[in-house]
Amino acid sequence: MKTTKKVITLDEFIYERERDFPFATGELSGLLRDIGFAAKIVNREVNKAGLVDILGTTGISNTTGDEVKKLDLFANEQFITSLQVSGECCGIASEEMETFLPINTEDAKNAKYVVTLDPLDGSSNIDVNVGIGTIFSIYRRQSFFGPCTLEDFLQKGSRQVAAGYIFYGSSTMMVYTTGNGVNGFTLDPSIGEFCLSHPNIKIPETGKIYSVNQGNFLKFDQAIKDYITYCQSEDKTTGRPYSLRYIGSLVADVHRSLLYGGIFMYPASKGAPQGKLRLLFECFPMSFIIEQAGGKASDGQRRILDIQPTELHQKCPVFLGSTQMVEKVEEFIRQAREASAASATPGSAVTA
Ligand code: P6P
Repeated sequence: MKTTKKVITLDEFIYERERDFPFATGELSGLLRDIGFAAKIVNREVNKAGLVDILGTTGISNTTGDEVKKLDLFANEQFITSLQVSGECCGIASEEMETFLPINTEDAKNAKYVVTLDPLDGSSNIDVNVGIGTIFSIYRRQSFFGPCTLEDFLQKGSRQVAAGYIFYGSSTMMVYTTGNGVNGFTLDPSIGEFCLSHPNIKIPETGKIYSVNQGNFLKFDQAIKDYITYCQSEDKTTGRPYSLRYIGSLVADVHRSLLYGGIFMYPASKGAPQGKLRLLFECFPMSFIIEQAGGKASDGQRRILDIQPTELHQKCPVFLGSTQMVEKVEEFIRQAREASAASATPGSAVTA
């Protein structure tokens, strides 16, 4: 008789993994479940987006009479509501909000976790049916009790307790880590559950794909231009030229890099000295996931998770993906810096 494989839902997986932590008290599990729940609601709206004008307000009132809002604002509100009622989170910082939001309800104001959120990254892509995503991080609060503080959010990325993304693509997936590897769950709409589909994801040591907005090439530092030219050059031993794949939706580009291997880059450029991506809301969570899957995440010189943030919305150049590929671009950057330092050293002029 054909044995059917047991389907493990996200809730079952979270519960089973909680038993791995003898002192776990269930709050983190509750938070992850609440995020999964909000993701299902957002997914339903994202799937309808093609049928509803998502630019600005639609002028359509929903059943409760509220005006239907832009999808990313809807997503922001949905995740905030889900986290507020969970009682396990004392504050939220979101890419959609200038400052953080303390949750001061009786049972939440002393909760031990804070959450950072990019509620719908890449939302402009939805008009052309390109995959978009939600990105989140969970930290233990640093303040002891009462309303959360800015310092609760300005923690190094290495202090994340959990991080993940929901990818609203051809199927909807939730991929997350709590520091013990990375697991992927695919939403089965027929039962309304995220089911374990990609257990213990490991990123290949190297890859054949580089991902960068080639349109910015002329604005990059010379070292980055040289690395991109390296990727494009013929070399059979390293399988070059690599393929260029750039979707322009962070969750999609990272998800592909995670499963296939490769490198995703959003470097600094003329006019954007820190790149474009947000350190707290995009770089930290994606770096945690990539490292937990065996890859590497750098700002070109430093491990991204070691960076101490000073502002909620600060940006950071990012190079993440297969370890060997990130180390190669770091080598290009290091050699360029050493050459520049040498040429700046007095009396260092090279004689003919
Ligand atoms: P560019 C989407 O707007 C986003 O924030 C990320 O999802 C994506 O990686 C990046 O910007 C794309 O930026 O400048 O290449 O269009």
